Amino acid sequence: LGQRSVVVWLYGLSGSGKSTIANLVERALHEDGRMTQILDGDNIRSGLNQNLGFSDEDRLENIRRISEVAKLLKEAGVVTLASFITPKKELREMARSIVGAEDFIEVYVKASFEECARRDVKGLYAKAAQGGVKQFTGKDSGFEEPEGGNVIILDTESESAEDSAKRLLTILRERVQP
Ligand code: GGZ
Repeated sequence: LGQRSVVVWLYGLSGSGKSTIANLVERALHEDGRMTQILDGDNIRSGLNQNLGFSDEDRLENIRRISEVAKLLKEAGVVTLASFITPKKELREMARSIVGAEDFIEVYVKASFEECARRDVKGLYAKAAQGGVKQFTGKDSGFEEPEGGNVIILDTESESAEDSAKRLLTILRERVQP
């Protein structure tokens, strides 16, 4: 029988630190001998979802497809780290119900719009400020913060990505220990 696995759903604004944390967690899980797969904009929006943009409708279809893929990977025993803005509660709930609530770990990577704009790793915030990015999350497209519930919060303004990753790993290792 395969190993027990989970889908870790990291969400938050562009530049909040989702990918950095996913990469750190992945590296540590590899050292544990686990198979992992990161799903993010780089490998999903460029391929499977290349026909989708950033309207509410397209974001929903984006998250729906990703959730189905994540579910399949999880069923194959792969620890799946999904890293998407997932800006609405409705989207997080859909992902949870497609994956299966018992194997879904919701993680809010928290950083304010102002802080993400300050970091502006990819120059997107500057571009958005000049009107060069349509429906930009936090500017002209909304982001709903979680309200309590079953969610792990990693605040990347008050803690380093390394510390966030360590905290998440501790929780994950309890969940996926064979
Ligand atoms: C938000 C956008 C947009 C708009 C392009 N709004 O930091 P990045 O650059 O590399 O990751 C962001 C990514 C967001 O895609 P998601 O699939 O995670 O979004 S969602 O969950 O809402 O479907 C960002 C880039 O795409 N990007 N245009 N308008 N982010």
